[in-house]
Amino acid sequence: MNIPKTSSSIIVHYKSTLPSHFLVTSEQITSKRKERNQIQEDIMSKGDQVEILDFWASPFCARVKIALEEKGVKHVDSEEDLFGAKSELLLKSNPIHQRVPVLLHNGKPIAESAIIVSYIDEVWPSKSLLPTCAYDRAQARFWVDYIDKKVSCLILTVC
Ligand SMILES: N[C@@H](CCC(=O)N[C@@H](CS)C(=O)NCC(=O)O)C(=O)O
Repeated sequence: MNIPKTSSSIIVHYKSTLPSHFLVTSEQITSKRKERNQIQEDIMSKGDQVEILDFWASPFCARVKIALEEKGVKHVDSEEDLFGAKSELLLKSNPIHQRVPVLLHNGKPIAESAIIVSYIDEVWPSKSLLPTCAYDRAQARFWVDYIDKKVSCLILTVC
């Protein structure tokens, strides 16, 4: 194998091994930064306090955390002890199911991960989580429903 010697030839060599969609231009980076700054400004202007009542192994909590990360929403994760005593805050915030995740938005609780994700998408609308095409949105919702109905049965036996 032809091993490049200088740092610039190493970069050129490395780039040539990558698929083209891995390579981003400086314009794309600038545009992504602008998009990210806009999201941050949206959040700052609202002065939101966002907290998740979380459990590290829960895929339902992961669903909510991924949505917040995608939107660039800063949040506090409060870990619940599901195998010990649930916090008073969890029992008060989700009195019906007493399960995580719960999203507390400026102190107001929202339960059920799929409902929370829809809420996040409505409150922080930039960078929509769902496709623009109605048919594609229906497909995405099908898989959300599938995970809720099929996968959750397996998970509930674990956590
Ligand atoms: N359908 C709910 C499921 C939430 C759920 O099952 N959470 C589990 C953690 S994976 C839980 O809180 N278990 C504790 C319990 O049931 O007491 C959602 O999507 O948020």
